[in-house]
Amino acid sequence: MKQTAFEKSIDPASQKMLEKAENEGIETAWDRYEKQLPQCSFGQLGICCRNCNMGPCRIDPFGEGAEKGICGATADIIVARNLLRMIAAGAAAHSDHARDAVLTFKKMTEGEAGSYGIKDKTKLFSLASEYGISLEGKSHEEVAGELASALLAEFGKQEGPIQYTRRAPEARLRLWTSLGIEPRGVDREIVECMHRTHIGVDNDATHILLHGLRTSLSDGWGGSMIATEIQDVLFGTPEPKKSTVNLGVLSHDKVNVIIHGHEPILSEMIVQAAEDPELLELAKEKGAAGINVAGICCTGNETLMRHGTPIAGNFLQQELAVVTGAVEAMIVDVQCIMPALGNLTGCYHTKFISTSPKADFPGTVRMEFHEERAYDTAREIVRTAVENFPNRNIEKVNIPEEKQECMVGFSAEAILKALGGSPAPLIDAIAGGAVKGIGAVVGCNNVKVQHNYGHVNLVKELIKNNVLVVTTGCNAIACAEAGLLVPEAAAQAGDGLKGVCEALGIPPVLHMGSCVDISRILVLASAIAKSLGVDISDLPAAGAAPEWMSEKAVSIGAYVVSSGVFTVLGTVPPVLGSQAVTALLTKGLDNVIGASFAVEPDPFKAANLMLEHIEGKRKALGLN
Ligand code: SF4
Ligand code: MSK
Repeated sequence: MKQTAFEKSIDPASQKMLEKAENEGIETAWDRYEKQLPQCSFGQLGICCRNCNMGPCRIDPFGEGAEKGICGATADIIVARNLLRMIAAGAAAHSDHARDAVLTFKKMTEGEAGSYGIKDKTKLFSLASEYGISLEGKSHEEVAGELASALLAEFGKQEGPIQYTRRAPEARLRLWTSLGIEPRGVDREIVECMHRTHIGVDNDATHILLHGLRTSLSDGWGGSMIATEIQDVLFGTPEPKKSTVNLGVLSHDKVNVIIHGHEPILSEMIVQAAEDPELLELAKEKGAAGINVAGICCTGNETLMRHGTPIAGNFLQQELAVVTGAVEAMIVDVQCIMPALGNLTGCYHTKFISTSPKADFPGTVRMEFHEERAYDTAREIVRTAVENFPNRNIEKVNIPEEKQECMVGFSAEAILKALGGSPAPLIDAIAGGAVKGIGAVVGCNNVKVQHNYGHVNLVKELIKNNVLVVTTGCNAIACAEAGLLVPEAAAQAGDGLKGVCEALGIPPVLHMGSCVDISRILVLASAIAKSLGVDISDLPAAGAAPEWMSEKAVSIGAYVVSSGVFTVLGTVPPVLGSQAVTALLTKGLDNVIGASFAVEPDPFKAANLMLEHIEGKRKALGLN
């Protein structure tokens, strides 16, 4: 049976746009999902293989047909290899993003990317010190140049270590070394995934998965962390600020420019170009009251965190933003961008502008973006949007009124600052029981889950039970839309957490940034563990990705668990075709790495699993 708009999303603004789409005969991801049903069960179980051309092969899950692929690969091998390839793709996506950020930084130090500068010199110097770069007698440009070379070297290193893994507690680092999973270099681990999964290479499920953990660590403590840090140097380390979210941030009388994707290298320039007096004048000439930039997904999170640029929505709202009929340009870079936007924007006046040399889509206007002429290109892009304003068809416009205030910008540095400079007050609150623990809730939307239902309910349960929540990515946007990112949301928290939030003037759910900024959560967890003299796995902390869908999320889940944090997944990963792999991920890993996965689609039950885990860790630490 066809789902109603209410069954597809819990968000009223999205429900209205889903109804509008239906009335206008516009297809969305939910319609395409319906046409996919029933989805292939071999795929769902992870037991099909196309790694060589003797295949495709598939294993009969009921034991009545083929038990092995043509080469002899069993379900365990096939599931493990498929999972490793997912981790490789996710780690590659984050790390290639990081590489581009570092290359921009390097060009800037060489005077070839004049639109960019150094915004956070303190961070520049502290990162340089971490790399042992002497600061004496050098200009900050020279220091930056040396730092750029050191960061770039992380990608091609053969023997490691990746410098930021040194930020982990001593015990964790020792564990990675003893297990042989300390990453040696970002690219090396990803390439090795592809090698190992080629026919006839690595054919032991445990052995394959251990390399998956190593690769994921090269993402979390490598690629993602490098991206976060260097973006902070270039664009500033986020600090608390207010903004607004949801489709209602789109304007009736201004030119609406949406930035969607993941890399702030472009979106930072678009935000600047939207304030260009000449373009504002042009907007006026075209009959608009100004230029309104709004984000979708993580490039939106990046500019939200640093400038308070409003967010129009998360992953499943990208099509719904266009359906408002009020978007002059949808500007995209990389990751989480639906190719369906090509057809969809063709139904409205919206220009679909692709900018990355790596990513094109059907139906785009290509406006390739290169650092050398970053601001000029950004101006051309915004000009295209402005010139498109008179083409807006008022009869097709319907912007939902829902928009919600939020407080964002909680980098690890900002959280420590809010705590008075050290994690001690938070540790005291945890030790005293006012705050039971920390919940890290992250990840995407997925049409298999009612949009935002998993995110919002899981987080509400956690704060109700005095768990301070840190969030990134699409979960952060879902929480913002539900009004959980304002200090007043403390009223929905348990008494202990409520008191702490009120004393500090912070929300019970702290927005720490984009997907790569999960590295900020690692840094925070590590700082807390170090001040307690314990490992991350000893902390009363748990993670969750209630609506995850991307391969990046698989890599994230793997590095969060490898870092010692129990993690609950809300959608089922394609591993159930192998009992051995499933058992290893959900139980066995605990004995190996001190944390494991659980799968629980019901957000209330997922919250309970996290709360039980937190309670267990509290007991082990002698807290009650
Ligand atoms: Fe089949 Fe083995 Fe080739 Fe995979 S690698 S397609 S299981 S023969
Ligand atoms: S954007 S990876 S849908 S969180 Fe980072 Fe959202 Fe997931 Fe993309």
